[in-house]
Amino acid sequence: MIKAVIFDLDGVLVTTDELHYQAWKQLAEEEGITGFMREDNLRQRGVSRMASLEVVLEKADRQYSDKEKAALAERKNNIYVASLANLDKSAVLDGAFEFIAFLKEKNIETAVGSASKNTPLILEKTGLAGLFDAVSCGLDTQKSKPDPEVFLIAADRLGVPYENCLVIEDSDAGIQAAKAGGMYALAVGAAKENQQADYRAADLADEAVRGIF
Ligand code: B16
Ligand code: MG
Repeated sequence: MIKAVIFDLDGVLVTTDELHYQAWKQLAEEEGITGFMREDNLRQRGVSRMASLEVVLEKADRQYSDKEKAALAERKNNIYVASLANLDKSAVLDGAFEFIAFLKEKNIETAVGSASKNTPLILEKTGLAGLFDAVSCGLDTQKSKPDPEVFLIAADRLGVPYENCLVIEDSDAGIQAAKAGGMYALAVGAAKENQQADYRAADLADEAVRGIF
């Protein structure tokens, strides 16, 4: 029985997944790293900033020191945060506000479980802040998806057993993390074909999502 829903942020609740991609692309271009493509971005979804950087550096023709990597990650984050300047409600994906209200009516607990250290900023700018019973994000974790840590923290904060939680994710790493944590998983967006997930849907506006409850 599902008693709580844990939402991933980028690519599930908001369109910021595209802004992450654009920021990495700009960084790669500035560094003269060619060959970083949109399909590479699929492996950056859901994983930490440093793990995402490694996907870009696979295309580089030299090795980077840890100090250089930290500087590159910071540069990318500055580009990304600058691109959030005009972020507002219109960045919230189809069906999200309505689905959150539907869950409230059904007395199902809600949480955010995101790898992003920018989660508080994004929730604030998009009008999503305050709509959830708990938030767990990259600021709380030691390990990145596919490790389940971020979702386990969210469930613990809600006080709901892991087996009663449904995670909604747009990344293969996130679906793997949900299953590793003993939770149900609904794959949407870029992950909608994921066969490891218990449920699949195009987005939160899809009728199939409400059909789960
Ligand atoms: P930041 P999610 C993830 O968010 C993104 O999908 C991933 O591409 C990004 O690297 C990660 O957040 C870290 O984000 O650099 O803002 O800390 O999908 O887990 O909500
Ligand atoms: Mg995501």
